[in-house]
Parts: sequence; structure tokens; C-alpha cells
Amino acid sequence: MDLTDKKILIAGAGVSGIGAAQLLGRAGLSATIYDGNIDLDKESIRSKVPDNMELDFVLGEVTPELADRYDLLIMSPGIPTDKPIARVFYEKKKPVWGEIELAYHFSKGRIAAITGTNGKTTTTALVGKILEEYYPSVFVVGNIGIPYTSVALDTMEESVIAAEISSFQLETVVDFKPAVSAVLNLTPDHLDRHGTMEVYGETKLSISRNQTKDDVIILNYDDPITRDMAERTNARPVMFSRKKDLEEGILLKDETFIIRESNQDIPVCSLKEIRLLGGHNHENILAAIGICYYMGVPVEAIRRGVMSFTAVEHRIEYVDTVDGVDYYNDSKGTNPDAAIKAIQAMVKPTVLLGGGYDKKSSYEEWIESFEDKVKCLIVMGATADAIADTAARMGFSPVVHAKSFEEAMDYAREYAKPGDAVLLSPACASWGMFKNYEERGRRFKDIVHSFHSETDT
Ligand code: UMA
Repeated sequence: MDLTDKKILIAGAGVSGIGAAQLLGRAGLSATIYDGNIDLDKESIRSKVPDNMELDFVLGEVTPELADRYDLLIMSPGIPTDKPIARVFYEKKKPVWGEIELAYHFSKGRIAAITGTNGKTTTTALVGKILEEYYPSVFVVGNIGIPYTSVALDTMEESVIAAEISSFQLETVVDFKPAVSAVLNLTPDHLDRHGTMEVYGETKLSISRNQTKDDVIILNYDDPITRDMAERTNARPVMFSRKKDLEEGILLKDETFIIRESNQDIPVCSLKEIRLLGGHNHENILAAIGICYYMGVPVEAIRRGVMSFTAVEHRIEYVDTVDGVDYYNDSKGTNPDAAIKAIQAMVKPTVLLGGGYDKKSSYEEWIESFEDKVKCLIVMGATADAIADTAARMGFSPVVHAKSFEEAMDYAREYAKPGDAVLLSPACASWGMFKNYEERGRRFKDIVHSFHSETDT
């Protein structure tokens, strides 16, 4: 569809909606933004689009006549497609595109699109890193937080795009066609919006809807739902597995990531050479290797990208090794569940920093997960006593009390010996000590780097 002279309504004035308006403005088009929030700060939004762009607003209630005034509706992902704003357009048989579809319409280059319930942000970031090892023009976009629309006009024929695509975004794709797609796994999530697992799964698989046999879809063999998707796609399926010795695909075999193709095993790198920890991350690595290999990246560049990727910031992020001790920042471990994942991911004896704001969580399961991995727990913040009491009840020791974050870091350095790891994964929010978990994670990294500079001098 040629959008010149078309009347376009954008639904949602968040990150996606503003990205869509910016793109249309840069393309010399005008638009109207709809938002359910009647107190929207219109001037702040106007200041973000090109000065000469005509931008109107419709706020609050939706009437059926609204659809008569526009030729196309662009949906933000957070607005369900059964909401009145979308329904009135569907009823009048007017086109409804998601923000991803709009970006795709203007975008050039080849796309690697990644979806799944868990791990898609890490996988997308890793794919971006690997692509950058080889291609000169790389964009990392989508649900990861950078709207695809914000860069679509900057892409060129030779660009490659790593796009994290959520199920919400997939509800409104039309012609979107990645060269390589991936569905990492599927467990119950967002069922309030999608209704059933079947609908949720089909929505995820629509990432591949327009792909042909010349395109590739990377699927997780170890997840029965994504494995079965191979039967329902036109693209060429390539499986990854960390458990099964597949005849062809991307595998973890004898602690080495390999690409198995035409009876040939191509080693990429070994578990010892990577910095991204945890079984769930090994799956993300397998997927990323497959995606990049079929995006045309040579194995040597894939190897460099995987080996140098530390993590998404604040998620079991490797920071540095000082005096033989590896330091990991998992400040995003703000509840016991998330913090358990980080402990499970550790492979060395670990000095753990925990505690913070009191959300009245229970710490039993978290402490149970320490097993013989955590050699010492340093507690701080409002929850220090509650955690220490639970640890004492459960027979875990030693537990060291720190009066400040800085003191906790000094203790960590003292208790950790060469060959150990120090992990900040507090199982608590940071409030009371920090503005947010990002600030806590950055403080951790600053202190680790200061330890490093001390040892250099
Ligand atoms: N709004 C309405 N009516 C509604 C719902 C929302 O008018 O029924 C308006 C709100 O008043 C607000 C705007 O819509 O002004 C917000 O739009 P949005 O919810 O689509 O949020 P964006 O800021 O555009 O962010 C979206 C994604 N958010 C969601 O899918 C909920 C971001 O993913 C994404 O990073 C961003 O686009 C860029 O592409 C976030 C997310 O939580 C991280 N994603 C889910 C997930 O990862 O599980 C899917």
C-alpha cells in the first residue's frame, strides 16, 4: 500500500506509537494519535516529531465513525486487538497494521526475528552482537525497547536487523517476512490476552507466516510445542537442542556448541569459553548460533561474538575477574524466583550478596537452592535480619551482616578466594538503598572496577 495522502491513525502514545509518528513525520506524512489516556501531554509528544509534521490527537472514547475518517490504523502492541479502537477498523474492513508492520513497510535489508516466552531479549542482544562482528550495518530493535519504526528509515539494502518480536506485536503483522525467524520456547504467559495456549502458540508461529522454503525458522527441539511447529511452517526448519544428538541442527555436544550440517560437525566454541551462564542461556546461545549462521555469518565471527558476549545488563552479567575471582551482577534478581535462576547458573563456589527492600517475600526456597554452591551469604538492607533468621533456621552458615552496600562489597572481596565467584543477586528490590535495580547494578560494577584498578597499581 502506498501511504502518500493516506489518513493514518496511530493507536497508543507510548514508545511504539511515538516511534511510528516519528517515522511518518520523517517520511513527510501526517498522522493522528489515539490514546485512551485523556490527560496525555500532547506538547511533549509534538516535541518528539519533526517540526513540520502535522500531528493531531484523538483522546478517550472511540466512536464507530472514527474509522470512516482514516484509511489505516497502526496499533501499539500493548493495546489488545479486541479493544474498540481496533474493532471499529476491522468492522469497516479497513487495514490494521502493527507498529512492526509499519516499520517493515519502510525498512530495507534482511531481518532475523526472534520470539518465544523466555530468553528473547538475551538472544536478540546476542544475535545483534554476533551480526556486528561481521556486518557493517546492524540494527537491534523491537520488544527489547528500541522501536523498529525509530530506525526503519536508516536501514539500507545491506543492513541486517535483529528484531525481538513479542506475541502482542505478532498479532498485527501482515507482510512482515524475516529471512530467519526463531521461536525459542513456549510456556504459559499472557494468557489473559491470548486466551489459550493454542492461540498463544499460533500467534508466536505467525512470525513465520510469510516465510518461504528459502527462509529458515530456528526451533527448540527440547520444547515439544516449538518442535511441532516444524510441521506447520513453510520455512525450512532448523532445530537446536542441548539434550538430543540430532542428525542435523545446532547442538551442545561434549560441552561444545556445534553446527551439524550435511554430516559435518562444525565446532563453534566450548562451554569453558563463554561468559553467559546457565542452562537457559545455553539454549539462547544455540538459537543465536543458528540464527546467525543462516544469516550468513562465518563461524569464526559467530565464535568471536558468542565468546565476548557477557549478558544483558544486570542479568547474571559477568563484570570482571579480580584476584582470580569472577564477579557477576544480577541486580535484576529482585525476587527469590529470579535469584534462584542466577544461583543455578553459577559454576564456581559463590559468595552471594543478598537483601534489600522488604516485599515480604519468603526466602526458604532461595536458601534451599544454595545447596553446596553458596559458600557465604552477605546480607544488607531492610531484609537482612529476616534472611539471616531464615538461613539460621535452615542450617545455612556463614551469614555476614553488612551495614552498607560498600561494606558488603568489602566483605565479598575478603571472603572470596581465587577460583570463587561473587554474585550480586539480592532476591529483593533495591529501594531504600538505591533508586532502582539499574543503579544498584551500576554501583556494583563501579566497585568491582575500582578493585581492579587497585590491583593494577
Ligand atoms: N493504551 C491505550 N489503550 C490500551 C492500552 C494502552 O490507549 O488499552 C495506551 C497507553 O495509554 C499508552 C500507550 O498505549 O499511552 C502504551 O502503548 P504500549 O502499551 O504498546 O507500550 P509502548 O510504550 O509502546 O511499549 C511497547 C511494548 N509494550 C508492550 O507490549 C506492553 C514494549 O515491550 C516494547 O519495548 C516497546 O513497545 C517497543 O517496541 C515491553 C513489554 O512489556 C517491554 N513487552 C511484553 C513482554 O516482554 O512480555 C510483551
